[in-house]
Amino acid sequence: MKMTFRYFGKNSDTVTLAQIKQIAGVTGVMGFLDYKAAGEVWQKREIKAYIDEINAAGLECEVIESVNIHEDIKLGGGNRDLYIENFMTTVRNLAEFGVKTVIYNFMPVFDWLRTDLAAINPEDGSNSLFYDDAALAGLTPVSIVEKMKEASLGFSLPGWEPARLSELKQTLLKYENITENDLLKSYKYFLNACLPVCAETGVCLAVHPDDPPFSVFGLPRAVCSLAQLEAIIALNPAPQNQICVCTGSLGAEPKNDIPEIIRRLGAQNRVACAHLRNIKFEGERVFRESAHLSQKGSLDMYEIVKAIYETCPGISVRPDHGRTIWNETARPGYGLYDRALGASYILGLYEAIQKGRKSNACA
Ligand SMILES: [Mn+2]
Repeated sequence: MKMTFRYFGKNSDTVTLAQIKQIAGVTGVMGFLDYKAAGEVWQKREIKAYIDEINAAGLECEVIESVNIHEDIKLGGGNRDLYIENFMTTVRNLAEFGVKTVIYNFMPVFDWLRTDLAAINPEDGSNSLFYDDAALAGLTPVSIVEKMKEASLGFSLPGWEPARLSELKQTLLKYENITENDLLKSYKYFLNACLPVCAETGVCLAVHPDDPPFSVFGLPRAVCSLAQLEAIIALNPAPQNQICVCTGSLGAEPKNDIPEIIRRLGAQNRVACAHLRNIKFEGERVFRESAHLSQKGSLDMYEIVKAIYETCPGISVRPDHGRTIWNETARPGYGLYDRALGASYILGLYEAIQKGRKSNACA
């Protein structure tokens, strides 16, 4: 298992590569050009500059996240062929610089949603992202965007690019009659176009689950459960059609058994990478992003790491959103301190599982 850390680039991240390098056990970053709009080509010189800097810090960049899919691709119309072409050019460009996995998502309109980006945890005074379905019911898509923007402390939020959101109203209208089945048809068209390029370049496409994994504002959802993940693999069984298991995203639906999802997909060689974080349910469709420890949240992180060890031990993982602690000023969810604690905790679980197995084997 390779431990990595999300990195937004030197102009956008409060965390430096030197700091990431000092987190014991972290060997790479999951990279991201946060200024690129959905559908735009990631140019070679931009990728080179970004990855050279990472390599110069003694870190790897084999996984790139959030190469965002233009809405026309998801809607199955407009300029989708152009945007698919751009996506494939980006994949080819990334492959040239050693990237092995590209994470994307297929969520209509909103990449992810929370109703509070800095909810105070009364237990210890830390704050973290929070979701309450009842609070969302009182908001419109436009008002949630305004609320998120206000709460972002001036940082860009992944998947919330201003260019995309300025067209929010028109985009929502286009989705009015789009069903889950329509979404899957567009998805198949996208995979059929892109996976041959992935086979040729050796790059895996890893879909990130929908967050939250249920419909918001009546929008269709295609990536919320094991059954849906397996349906996506069935759309095109090329080995490069892979999954990024995000435990906190899938875990926001209590019916999702995360260790089981990892085992099932891991056994089929479909897990390319994982985002590891915990959440704590505080009601039905109400959850707080908690510290990574099993005892602080609703997910059993030991069972999750064990499932990785047993079925897909070679994957890249990273701690996902952390809480904001120790008065850090950082992008919501992406401070240094709590994510570094999360990385250490996950590596500790892994070592214990690995050594436990070895000593059992000798006994
Ligand atoms: Mn994630």
